Order: sequence, then C-alpha cells, then structure tokens
Amino acid sequence: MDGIINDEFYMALALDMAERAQGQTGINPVVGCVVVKDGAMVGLGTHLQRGTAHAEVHALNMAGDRAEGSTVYVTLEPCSHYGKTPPCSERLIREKVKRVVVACEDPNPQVAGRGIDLLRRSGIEVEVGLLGDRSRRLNEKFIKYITTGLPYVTVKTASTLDGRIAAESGDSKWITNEAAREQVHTLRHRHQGIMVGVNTVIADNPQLTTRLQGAIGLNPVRIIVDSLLRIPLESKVVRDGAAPTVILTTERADLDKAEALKKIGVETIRCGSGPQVDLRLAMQELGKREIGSILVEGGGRLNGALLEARLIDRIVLYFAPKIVGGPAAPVNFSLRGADKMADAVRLEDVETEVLGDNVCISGKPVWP
Ligand code: AOF
Ligand code: ZN
Repeated sequence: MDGIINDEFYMALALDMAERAQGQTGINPVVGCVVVKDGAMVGLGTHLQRGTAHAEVHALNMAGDRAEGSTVYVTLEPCSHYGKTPPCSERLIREKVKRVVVACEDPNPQVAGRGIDLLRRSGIEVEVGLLGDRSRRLNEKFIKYITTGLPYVTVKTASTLDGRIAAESGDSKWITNEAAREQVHTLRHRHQGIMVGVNTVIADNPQLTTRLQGAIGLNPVRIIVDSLLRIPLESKVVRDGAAPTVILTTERADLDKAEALKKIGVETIRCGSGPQVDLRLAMQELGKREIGSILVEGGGRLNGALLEARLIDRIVLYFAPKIVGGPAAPVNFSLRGADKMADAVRLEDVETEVLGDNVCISGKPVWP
C-alpha cells in the first residue's frame, strides 16, 4: 500500500509541492502547506514566487470556512513579520485553526521561532520537527543566504575519470552523457546565478541558459569572472539578451571597456585591486543584488580558487568512463595541492547516482 494516512503523509505532500517549486522563488524559501479538516484535505498551497502569497495563504484561501478547527501542515515555520506579504501566523490565528504541524523553524532572523511562539500563545497546538531534515535540505540555499547574506554556491564539474574537463586541444564536447547534461539544466533552473571564468566565454562562447527537454526552464543571471575585462563584446552572453549578465572584474580593468559594456546593458562590478577578482568580495556584492544561489560551471582555476577561498557549499561532480590524459589538459579543480592526504578537502553527506555509464558524486566540502 502506498502510504499510511498520518501526519507524515500530509507533511510529505506539502514537501513534495515545495520541492517542485525549487528555482522559482528567488531568495525566498520553497514552502508547501496542506489543510486537513475532519479527515479530508480542504486546502493546498505552495509559495510560488517572491512577492506573491505564502503557502499558508493559498491553502487557507482554498479551505475557506473549513479552516476553523483544522490541522495545518506546513514545511516551514509560519512567518511572524511584515515582509512583502503580511504574517502567516496572524492569519492562522484569525482562521481559528486547531493545530499546526511544522517541519522546521524559519532561520530568517526576523522570524526564528517568533511565528511558533505567536501560535502557541494564542492557544494553537504546535508540533515542530516532522520531516525537518528533508525540509532543511530543500531550503539549503535559502538558509545560507538569509543567515549570511552570501549566495549558496554549487560547483558542478563534468570530467573524465582522470579529472579532465577538456582535452589538451581544448575540445570538450561532449564528456558526459545526455542524462548527465540534462541534470545540469535542471541545476541551472534551480540557481539564481550561473558563474564561469572569462576563458570559458572566450573558448566556447556559451549561452549559459537553461534548456530543458520538453519544458521551459528559468535562466539564471550570467556571472562572468573577468579580472581585466577581456570578454569579447560580440560574445553571446553579452549580446543575446536571454538573461541579465554581470561581469566581476577588478580596479585594473579598462574604464572604456566597462562603459561599452554598460551601454549594452551589462553591469560590471569591481571587486578589489588585486591581480584576480576578490571572490569573497564578489559574493558579498552578488548577495547585495539579491542573488542568493550560484551554480559555478568552471573552469578548473575558478573552481580551485573558490575551493581555496572556502566559498563552496556543494560540489556536484559528473564522471564519464573515459581517460583523455595529456599533461596540459585542464582539470576540474586546479589549486595548490596539499602535501598530505590528511590535508585534502573532503566531501561529506556524499550522495552518488548512476546515470547509465556516467556517475554523479556530490557532497559538501569540508576543509582540513
Ligand atoms: C511562510 N510561508 O510560504 C514563505 C515564508 O517578503 P515575504 O513577505 O515573501 O517574506 C519572505 C520571508 O518569509 C522569507 O525570508 C521567509 O522567512 C518567510 N517565507 N514563510 O510562512 C511561506 N515563503
Ligand atoms: Zn508567511
């Protein structure tokens, strides 16, 4: 039988709805809500877009009068603050719901337990923690951004078994199989920004857009790391208008080039006066512009620099069963190596997935 009807059954549905909205809520979390009255579902809601109604509001609107005395399942603590929308906890109190089951607390410092307190103080039964790990995992990006102001950074690489992301000639089409490449487009849909180094733009002239098979995806903001503004003015990311493009550069970059880019709608952000873009500063600047998550698609030196700067939250590595060799062929992570294995960066919470003859290994980096 597929599922016993209990609290978990309804919370899992709320989480399923939230899961499907990943990528479309901007810096907001994904949240689902189910209202149950007298043994039947009477309201369903999902937060779909920042600036529009929260999950609880949709679900309560659907429930109407039946909200009174109901049990409400919600994947994130109902908010207690006036943001772009009014507080959900006040709405739940007004509707006279009986019981609220919450998967996890809202880490937003403006909420952080206050929503739950408000509900309890007005006599509503509140239970917290059901499927909490799953809810937190779904909102990793939101949690990072709302607590630090920095974007959540996922680095994705596609390499041969010997870690090469291209042959010595620079040829890289294709390393991984179609299933792996399709997943990458879903990853793009689920991040607000996509970041590459300027060498990738010069070598491949990519569009960096989301191209799903059989569905339309959301395009992330394109972020190019380019310390000297070497980006060709005719490159696709500058010209095609498919998504905004932002260039991270340094004080050393040419003013006229920056002006020329501005004229065609491309913003440049100067991050430090060093030889390379100050990546921490860059992340702060992107955070200020409300870019709460970034998918980095290399190359190896950018990946290596981000790893050394400890700016990576998750690494997703696709491997194809090939060995291309060549001492000058670029590798997935290029960085000053550790002397001892004990000093290597490790991944924890590792997940593996087999995709035909390719394999995906992902996890959170931990530094020695
Ligand atoms: C909820 N239910 O469905 C969501 C919540 O600017 P606003 O009004 O959209 O508020 C955004 C904040 O509200 C966000 O940072 C998070 O703390 C909470 N999101 N809360 O009760 C929802 N999306
Ligand atoms: Zn709310």
